[in-house]
Amino acid sequence: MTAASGRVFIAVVVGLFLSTYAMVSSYGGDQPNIIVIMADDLGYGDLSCYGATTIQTPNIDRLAASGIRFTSGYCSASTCTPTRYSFLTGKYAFRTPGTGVAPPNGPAIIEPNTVTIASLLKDVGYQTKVVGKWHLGLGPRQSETKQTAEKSNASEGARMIGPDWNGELKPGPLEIGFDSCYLLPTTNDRVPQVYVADHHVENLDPSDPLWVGDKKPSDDHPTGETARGSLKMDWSHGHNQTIHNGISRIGFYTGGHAARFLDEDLASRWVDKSIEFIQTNRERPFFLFFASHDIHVPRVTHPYFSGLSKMGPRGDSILQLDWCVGELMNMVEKMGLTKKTLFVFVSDNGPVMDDGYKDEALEKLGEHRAAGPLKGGKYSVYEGGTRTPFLVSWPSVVTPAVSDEMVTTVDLARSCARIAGTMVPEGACPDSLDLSAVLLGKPEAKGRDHVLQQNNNGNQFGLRVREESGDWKLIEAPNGQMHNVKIEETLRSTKIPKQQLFDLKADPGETTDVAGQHPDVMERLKNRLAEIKSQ
Ligand code: NG6
Ligand code: CA
Repeated sequence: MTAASGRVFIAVVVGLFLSTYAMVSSYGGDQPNIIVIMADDLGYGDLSCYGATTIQTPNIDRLAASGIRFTSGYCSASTCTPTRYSFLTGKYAFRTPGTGVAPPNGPAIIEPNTVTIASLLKDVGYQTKVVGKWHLGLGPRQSETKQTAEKSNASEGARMIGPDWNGELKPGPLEIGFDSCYLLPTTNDRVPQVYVADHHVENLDPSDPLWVGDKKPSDDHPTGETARGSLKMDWSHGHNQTIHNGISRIGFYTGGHAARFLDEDLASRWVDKSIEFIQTNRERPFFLFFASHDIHVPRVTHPYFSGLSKMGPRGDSILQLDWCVGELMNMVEKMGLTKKTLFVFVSDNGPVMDDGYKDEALEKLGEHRAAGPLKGGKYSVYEGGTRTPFLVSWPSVVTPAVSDEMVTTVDLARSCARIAGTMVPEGACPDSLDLSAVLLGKPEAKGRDHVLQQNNNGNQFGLRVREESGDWKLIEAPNGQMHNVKIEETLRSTKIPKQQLFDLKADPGETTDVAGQHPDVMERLKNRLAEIKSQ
């Protein structure tokens, strides 16, 4: 037998085995179903289980009460794309250039066949699906198309880059371990507003092709600038290009009218698709990545929620998100799967008030503090940018508790693999730690001793280190500027020192730079950061 045929033989045998026998979790019993719910732009202080009083999130609180509520749980970046990249791949996004916020026509950022949390679980018998916001690009990259085009002698014009909206949308999630997907391709504020089901735009009428671009397609194409009076939600910065559903967006598009969604329907669509998936796979382990678009701008909820929070659309979106979580939990319960299902709830970055639309997020904030006691929010590497709600529940295994151990979304790949009874291949998921024991609240289990935080493009870093001498936080911002430092003010950049050190134990709100008093700690953390970056 050659090496290649040997591999095929082993794969077939393993495949047969998996299709006949349920595998066992490393924590005893059957492999649990795994549902990761990732909220969008939800802050550390936005839920009542994390101290919010002006807003009540009973469903998420119920999830929290059934498992571990982490008070030092982090996503890896202060924007969406890099956090999602590192969650799926177990690799810090800054290690791969081009992982900042993806544009409407961006190609797939994660290379086909990369080992991901989804592929690891799929390989041990899970049915895998992602529902909701993708924002990791779709379609081939220039380098890939170039090779294909050269091979097929295609003309320059046929060398497509990024999504082929009217054709096959690949590569995408299905090429990195998901069996199926149902997506909002980028963000709700970026064009186009269509659903992607597996490899195609759903309900696309070929006689009305979808065109997406970054230039105005014609002089008379209405935009948020030229037809501002017609908008149902006005923009405040950016977001003044093609209009759909009375809201102007980032980017331009035409056509695809039958395929377009209404923002009001997104949440219930994600829930419907997820429920269908849970029902279909009730007899086998499944992995669902529920990537909510809430509470990202434009915050336009189903009419049921509008006005309900008395805090404007931002608060209403939190209530809608809470409803989604409740619906998923209820369906799991109805299917008799509660004891067999591991839920993880996180956010992709910290909070922001006005992120480009005049939706009264600031005006109606009242006493609410979206980042709780933390400083900064989305875009920043102060704690509020990446420390977010972080919940883990698995009722048959996890004893309810509150934990201050440090855990991050990057660790979910290796930890979930372990929970599902498998191992990560050599070289894959390099930054992901197996924190399964901590996530499941095992006594004596220790979390990370350090957490690395990055901004969108990975040119600003935060490093929190817990050591004998203290709980320290280094901030490196070589350009001396940081975005969204004061989240209760108009969104802007603030001048800050290029390097700062905070003592998080004494000063969790990062108010006083103690670099001068602790030059040795500063030096140690700087070296540690440099070392992690160069690994
Ligand atoms: C910014 C957008 C912001 C949001 C963000 C990505 C402007 C002025 N701002 O560029 O509205 O879309 O990108 O957010 O266009 S994220 O949560 O998906 O990372
Ligand atoms: Ca986000």
